[in-house]
Amino acid sequence: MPIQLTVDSPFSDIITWDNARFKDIFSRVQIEQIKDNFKKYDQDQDGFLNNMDVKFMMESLGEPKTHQEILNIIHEVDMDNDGKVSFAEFLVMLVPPPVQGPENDPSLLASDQPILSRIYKSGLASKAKFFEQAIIDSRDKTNENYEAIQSRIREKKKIEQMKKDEQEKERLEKERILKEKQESKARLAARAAMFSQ
Ligand SMILES: [Ca+2]
Ligand SMILES: [Ca+2]
Repeated sequence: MPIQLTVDSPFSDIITWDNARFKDIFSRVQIEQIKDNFKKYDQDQDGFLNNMDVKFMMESLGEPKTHQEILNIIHEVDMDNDGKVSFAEFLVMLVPPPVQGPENDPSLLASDQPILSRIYKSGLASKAKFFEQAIIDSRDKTNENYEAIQSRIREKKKIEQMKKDEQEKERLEKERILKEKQESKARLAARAAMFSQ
């Protein structure tokens, strides 16, 4: 029998419910934080987030949305098509989107990403610390991407540093040659002065 996930489901149920998606993404502490958030936004306390609850949630996150946008947000995760966000669907909402390139191409945000990823990028990420932590903690594909990007950034920095070192070496060498020239000029001038006396 499939697990009916509610906001009061234990951690083990949540992990079992969708192993592929949640295994290693959220820690027990993060799940507790997510539950607290869900309960906070579930203003009528019926265990689901309806239009008004999602509206309240987006406003609380400093990302007010129009009625149509709210409907779109709900539609995107509403797996059972009941027009409300269950706790299970809320968790789906919170799964971090795949990490983009280091520069986070803004054109991708506008068109190619699903609406919730965009919300994730714009509002929820900055407000809910557990999102960021979820990305760092996860040891799944997302994290592999994250690691790959981090390693590319490190590599780039290393090359930049090597270039800088090279330029500094060249600069010092030029300085040394210039100084040598000036010194030999000074020596010649001193000798010339001696002879002219
Ligand atoms: Ca509700
Ligand atoms: Ca639903």
